[in-house]
Amino acid sequence: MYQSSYLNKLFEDVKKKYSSEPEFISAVEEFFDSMDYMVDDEPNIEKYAILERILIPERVISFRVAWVDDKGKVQVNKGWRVQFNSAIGPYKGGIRFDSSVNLSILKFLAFEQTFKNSLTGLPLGGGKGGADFTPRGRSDEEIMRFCQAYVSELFRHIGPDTDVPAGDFGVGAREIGYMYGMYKKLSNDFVGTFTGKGISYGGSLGRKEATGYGLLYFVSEMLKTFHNDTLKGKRVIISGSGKVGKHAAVKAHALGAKVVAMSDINGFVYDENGLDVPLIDKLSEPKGEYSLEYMKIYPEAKFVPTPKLMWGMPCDIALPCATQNEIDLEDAMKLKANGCYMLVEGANMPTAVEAIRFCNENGILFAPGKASNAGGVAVSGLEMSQNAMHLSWTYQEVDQKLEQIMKNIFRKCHETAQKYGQPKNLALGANIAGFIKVYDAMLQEGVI
Ligand code: 2IT
Repeated sequence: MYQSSYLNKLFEDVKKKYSSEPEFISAVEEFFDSMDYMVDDEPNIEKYAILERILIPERVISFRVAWVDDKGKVQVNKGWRVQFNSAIGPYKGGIRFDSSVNLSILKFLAFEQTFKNSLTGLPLGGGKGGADFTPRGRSDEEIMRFCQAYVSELFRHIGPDTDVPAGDFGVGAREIGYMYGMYKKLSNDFVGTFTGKGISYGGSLGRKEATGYGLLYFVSEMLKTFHNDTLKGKRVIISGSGKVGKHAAVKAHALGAKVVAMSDINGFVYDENGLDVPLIDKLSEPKGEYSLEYMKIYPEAKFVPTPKLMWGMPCDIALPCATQNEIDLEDAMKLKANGCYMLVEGANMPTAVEAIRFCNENGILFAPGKASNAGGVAVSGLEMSQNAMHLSWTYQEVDQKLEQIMKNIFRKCHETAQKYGQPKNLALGANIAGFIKVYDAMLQEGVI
């Protein structure tokens, strides 16, 4: 139950209308927890139906993706692009390829992306796309044919000032390359319509590391502000075997933290003296799996074949970097019982709403992905700027800008949380600060 009767009514409506979209409902519920602190003081929100409008994507494109596999068999997948909100800039957000992808997941991701992109301070609207296709186990040729088939429909809906896709899980440099190649051929334009591109054809230095590094810049700001402390010697645990977790580990290690546990698809490795992060960095190429190989080299480390059990290990800081709903209430309680005092999201919505509430009520400092993992899309924004200017910045220039953007996001979240009398509630700060810019633009742009 919310304090605001307007929100209660809206939320009942959302649950009824979108009963088959549980991830979207969770994202809205988490967002409404924060809106409850402000809606009743801002009558224009209700008067201009801002929330009613913000909850419905401006456009959803749903399409067939037909392609031929290596055996000559015709394969058919479902593809989507959710163009959620363009109040402050062109739609921007990643593309996810995985068998689990459905409209609910893409809607929740695009909804959150809208506020995340707003927080970066860059002119980026919110979008997300994907297909129910898993690249794992497919040949390179099959991946190429799939990407080309996906873009042969998507290309007509995107553009450098319309909608700019990037990667998400299942979509890395290889997939972006194949999609961009086909996009360029069909549109006959060499423009920055995708980000996360290879360096030789318009990509930005520092983009692939950006989400993980940005996450650690954000963690550093949290430690400095709330504990007058640094990462030196902190015990960190990280889930996920993708780009985010790996680069988060590399940066945590570089900043002096002790990465004691990391998980991949097979399980997790634990060493109370700290894992060999440079080795994990090396082993995880190209597939993102490292735990089994790692155990051959360090048999004295502990291996547990169930990734989820990692949340029961002792740590100071937990960084979920895999996917949505990794941490439920029980996991949050285990983290608390084992000494964890910071939970900072590298993935999108890895923490269930009940677990977030538990953190806020039990002294675990929590930061939501829409703030703490915004480094990836921020550098995507910088890639767009470089493409528009037809130049490229050095790695150091990009990294400095990234660090500054992450500090600014933290400051915005913290100041907003303070303004609402909840200085440690960064989810509140992120939701309200992200929302205000979109809200202001929507008011000025009229009822559309
Ligand atoms: O969740 C995310 O922020 C991303 N997958 C990155 C999006 C982007 O446009 O770089």
